[in-house]
Amino acid sequence: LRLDDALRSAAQAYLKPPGFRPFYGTAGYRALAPLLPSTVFRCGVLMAVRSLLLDAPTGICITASHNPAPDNGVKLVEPTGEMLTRSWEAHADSLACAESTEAFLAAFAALLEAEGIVLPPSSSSQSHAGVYIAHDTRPSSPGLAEAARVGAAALGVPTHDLGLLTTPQLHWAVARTAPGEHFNEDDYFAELAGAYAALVSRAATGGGAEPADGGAEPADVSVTGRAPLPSTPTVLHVDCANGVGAPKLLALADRCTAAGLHLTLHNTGEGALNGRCGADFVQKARLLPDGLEGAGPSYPCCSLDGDADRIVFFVPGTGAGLTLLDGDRIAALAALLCADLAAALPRGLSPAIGVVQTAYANGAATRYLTEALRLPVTVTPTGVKHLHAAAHAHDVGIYFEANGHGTVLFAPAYLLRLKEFVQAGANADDEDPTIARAVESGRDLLALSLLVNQTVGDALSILLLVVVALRRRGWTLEDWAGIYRDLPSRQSVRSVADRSVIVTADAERRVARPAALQPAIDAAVAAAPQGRAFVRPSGTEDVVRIYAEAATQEDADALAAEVSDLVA
Ligand code: 16G
Ligand code: ZN
Repeated sequence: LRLDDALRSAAQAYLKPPGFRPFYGTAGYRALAPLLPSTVFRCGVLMAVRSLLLDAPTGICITASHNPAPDNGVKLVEPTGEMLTRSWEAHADSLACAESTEAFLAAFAALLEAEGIVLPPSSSSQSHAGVYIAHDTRPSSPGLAEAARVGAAALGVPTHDLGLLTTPQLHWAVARTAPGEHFNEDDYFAELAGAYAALVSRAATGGGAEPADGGAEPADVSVTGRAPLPSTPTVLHVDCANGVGAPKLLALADRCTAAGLHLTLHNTGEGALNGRCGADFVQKARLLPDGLEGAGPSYPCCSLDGDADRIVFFVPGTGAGLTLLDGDRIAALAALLCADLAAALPRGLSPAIGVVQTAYANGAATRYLTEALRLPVTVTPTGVKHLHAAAHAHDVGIYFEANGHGTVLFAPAYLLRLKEFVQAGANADDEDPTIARAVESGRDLLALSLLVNQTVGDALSILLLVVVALRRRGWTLEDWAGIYRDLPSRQSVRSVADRSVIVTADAERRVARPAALQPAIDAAVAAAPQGRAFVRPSGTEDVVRIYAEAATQEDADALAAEVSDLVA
């Protein structure tokens, strides 16, 4: 077979380091970069097969996100732009872990057999198969992108090298590039910037509405929706983690200056990638990132991670401390914005809004969503793929992990109904101010669905979403921080001989095994005022993670320590 020969000789150039056993983790593969060429080559083969099977382009992004610069990794993308379907993760592992070239070819044959695929496909001249490949700024990334290309090419599937992109840009490119067309990065920037301009320009003429009676809003803030745009433009300091977000955000910001957005970018590539900076550092260490020491108290700031799929906001305090506005708070703000817009729509068109969180969401955030905003909240295990899938259950599904990864999904069927309504309203040329406002809110929701990347969390989208939401309410970051007060919490890790002995249930909120552990945790929690705690084996590191929250920091610390001792 000619195909087998081509694949064999290509594979010979990408031998797996002996004993290296890569596993598909929470979001693909990650390891020290020199270990990865064989893994990435085989991912190229896998995504070419997936593309042939579905007759649509797939994607591969070379990145290790917020990890240190010497690491690298690979994220795999479905034709929908979403992450690789979970049922194929085992196929990925069987290719990636094959010890020899012959074992790899056998695993490849088993994959074709299991999925009922016959190669080469009969109608190859009409084929829409293809693999889009992009990478982050790591020095090892272009070489790994080449390994992916060789893997896909070995099956004769065309590859499209998109070069340097953020992870969410690559997801967007796969979802939005029509067959036979080439991805044009300008389309991405133009869509986000256009939606942003529409949303902030309309803020001046209303469109907001009374939120659910939370009573949690700062008293001095007008919530009538008629608050004019603040006369001063929005100024924001952005820590770009020395990653790919820097050049991309620069290009986007250029297109948003006319709409009153002024970004000052820091950590744009001169220092170490994710080195004492970036969203993960800020969220975990709760310290100002390097390079922003001079920002000064009360300056509005945010941090992206190394591949720009996460963002957290913060306000520097005095010294190195800061007020953190994490993913929980972004979810609350996004929910508030959607609820404001929905409130002006006719009842039959009001979207079912739902929020998805993980067990890490602060209890105060969950209470704000369920009690003040009266929205349904569901909880899934950690990892974006779980949250993303659950968010699809709603007309407007909002999900964020506390670490700042998340997005707002709009159901296509709901968007269709909204479009019809807006179109009918535009034709009716109605004088009734209630209807005019409803049509405007409909337009705003449609714009929001373009502003916010529908495939995966996108720091660039979410930055603009937060600015829109704050401007429409005339809020500062401090006003936003005031909508609820976080319960004190503590996270820690514990090394154990074998973390897989801990098996969780109920979206990681309870331990199923070992059987004695959960009752012991329950007893510790019951003794702490407003206490809550859980343990889970990490999906990315060889540790068990512990989370505790309680009425005071001392109580949360003590609870975390007690639970940690139970794990040991
Ligand atoms: C990955 C996940 C992130 C999750 C983290 C948990 C994606 C894109 N990324 O980085 O969502 O919070 O893993 O790591 O899904 P852990 O299992 O070590 O706690
Ligand atoms: Zn990331």
